[in-house]
Formats: sequence, C-alpha cells, structure tokens
Amino acid sequence: MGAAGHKSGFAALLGRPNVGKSTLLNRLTGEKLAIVSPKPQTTRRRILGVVTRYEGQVAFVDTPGVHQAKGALNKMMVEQALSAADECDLVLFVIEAEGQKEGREVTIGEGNRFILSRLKASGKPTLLLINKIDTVKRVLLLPLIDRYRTEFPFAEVLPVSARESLGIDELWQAVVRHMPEAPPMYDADMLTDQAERTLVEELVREQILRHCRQELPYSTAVVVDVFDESEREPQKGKTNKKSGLQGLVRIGAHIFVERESQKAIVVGRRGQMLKTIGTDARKAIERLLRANVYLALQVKVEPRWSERHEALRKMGYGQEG
Ligand SMILES: Nc1nc2c(ncn2[C@@H]2O[C@H](COP(=O)(O)OP(=O)(O)OP(=O)(O)O)[C@@H](O)[C@H]2O)c(=O)[nH]1
Ligand SMILES: [Mg+2]
Repeated sequence: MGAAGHKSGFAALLGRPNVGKSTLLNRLTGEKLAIVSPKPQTTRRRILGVVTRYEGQVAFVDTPGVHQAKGALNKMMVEQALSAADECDLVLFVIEAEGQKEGREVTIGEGNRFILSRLKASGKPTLLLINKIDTVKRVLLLPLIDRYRTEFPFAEVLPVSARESLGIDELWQAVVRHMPEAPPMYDADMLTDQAERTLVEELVREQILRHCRQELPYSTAVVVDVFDESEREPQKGKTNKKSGLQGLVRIGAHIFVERESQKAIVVGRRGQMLKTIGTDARKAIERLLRANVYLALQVKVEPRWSERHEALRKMGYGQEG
C-alpha cells in the first residue's frame, strides 16, 4: 500500500467511568484487549488497539474513566486519560444513552461538563459516541444529541451499542474519515502493545471485579511474577485434543490488597473465593494463550499501596513516558 492518500492516526476513547469505552475497544478490534466490568474505574491505564484495514490504520487508545479522583492511583488514571486525549489525532468522546427518560429534560452531568471543558481547551476534532443505545428508545436520542451539540461543535455524532454491535461499522468509517493522511504507523499484524504478562494480570483482576463485592476491587492489584513458557511448545507439553490447547504455561501471580480484612474476602471461607477466581481466570488465560495454563495465586497485604508512588510502580502503574 502506498503512503499517498493512506489514512492513519490515533483515536482516543475518552469518557466517564463505565460508559463502555473498553467494550468499544474490544468490539472495534474484534479481540479482547481490555477487561470489562459493571463496576466503574475498571481500566487503570491506556490500552492500545490497532486496526489495520484497506481503508486505513487506526490506533485506538482506551483510557481510564475520567472522574473526580481521590488518591494517587486514581489521579494517575485520570491524568493518563486526559493526556491521551491531548496526544491523539481524534477524540472519541463516549457517553451513555442509558438512563434517558421520556419527557424529562436532558441534563449534562458535572463529570461530562468537566470533560467538555477539557475538549474545548484542547481544540481536537471530536466525535460524540452515544453508547448503550440498546437500552433506550430511539426517540430519546434526539434531545440528547441536540443538547450536546449546543455545548460543543462535534465533527459527527454516532449512536452505537458496543454490547449489541450496533453502528460499529459506521463508527469505523467515520473514524477513518477524520484520520490524517499518513503512512501506517505499525506493522499490519500489530494488535496491541500490551505484553502477554500484562494481559494475564488484567484477566485475573477481571475475575476479582466479577466475584468480589463493593470497594474491594479498588484496593486490588495483580502482579505476575512467574511466567514459565519452557513447556509451551506443543511437542514438549501435553496437548488436549478436545480443547485444542497446546503445551503448558506455568504462571504465578500475587494479588495485592491493602488490609487483612480484604485478604480474608479474596481468599474466602476455606479458600473458596480464591479458588473460584483462579479457575475462571485460568480459563480466560487459556483462551488468550491458546495453551494449557497452570495458575498459582497468592494474596498479599501491602498497606496503602494505591497511595504510595513506589508501590504503584511495583504494581506496574508507574509513570510512563
Ligand atoms: N446495555 C449495554 N451495556 C453496555 C454496552 N457497552 C458496555 N456495556 C456495559 O457497561 C459496563 C461498563 O463497560 P466498560 O467497557 O467496562 O466501561 P468503561 O467505560 O471501559 O469503564 P471504565 O474502564 O471503568 O472507565 C459493562 O457492564 C458493559 O457490559 C452497550 O452497548 N449496551
Ligand atoms: Mg474501561
């Protein structure tokens, strides 16, 4: 493919927590690159997902939800999101249609107002993505679109459903339209910049988000410290004909929490909770690696890790370039 006329650039998914940014990234790339949960503040760092097609190459950047951050970890998350928006070619501002009621005036919440003010200051071309349209009647979208259009000169407005895969192709076409003309930035087979190890940590964290209640997930970090691939080659390890998994990868990971009481929750009665988390995470990791996986999890208390910068770095949330 020649460079002349080729479209290529960065598009950052920006929005409040829980609006479906990560679900959109996974849908756009067709791969599970980001974990998803019904709890806010699931994504903690930027996640790159590259889509290369005939029409062009787009590097999508999923970001943590923008919220009023308290604490070092949350402040870092919001900073990551806002700086990603500053550095991209196109902002995809994601809001959710969920909660819109008939006959009630549309109000823009404080969180979205704050993001809009940042977008105004940055002056980046921006598309408004209204996600979760599967949850509301179509007629409710029009007042929502009108309200937002009066606040900001969006280049385009796109109603989508990441979960039901509605409007995704239109979204792709629109994003490409707004990409600058440039040669491809990545090899055609490049999908993400995340290491397998990082993806594994996230898959374990996803199961903690899924199985544990309330505030616990916010105090949890996962660090893989053993990733033994010596038996990954199919001929060396066992191959399961039924599952199609080949070879064996041995993984050891620590789950960090901040208090003994939290450790008790993650471990559960007679270790039952940790066992459930481990079993479900192992299945997800096997799908990712297409290999049999031996997963050993250990829970460790690291007081106030989410407040301390050196601990944040140890958990892999350190400042990056
Ligand atoms: N009904 C419906 N639910 C959706 C849709 N997209 C995402 N969700 C759900 O919304 C919740 C949040 O999705 P995420 O993708 O984790 O949201 P996020 O914006 O990445 O959240 P943070 O990482 O916390 O900022 C999950 O329960 C998703 O399944 C959609 O199109 N329709
Ligand atoms: Mg997310």
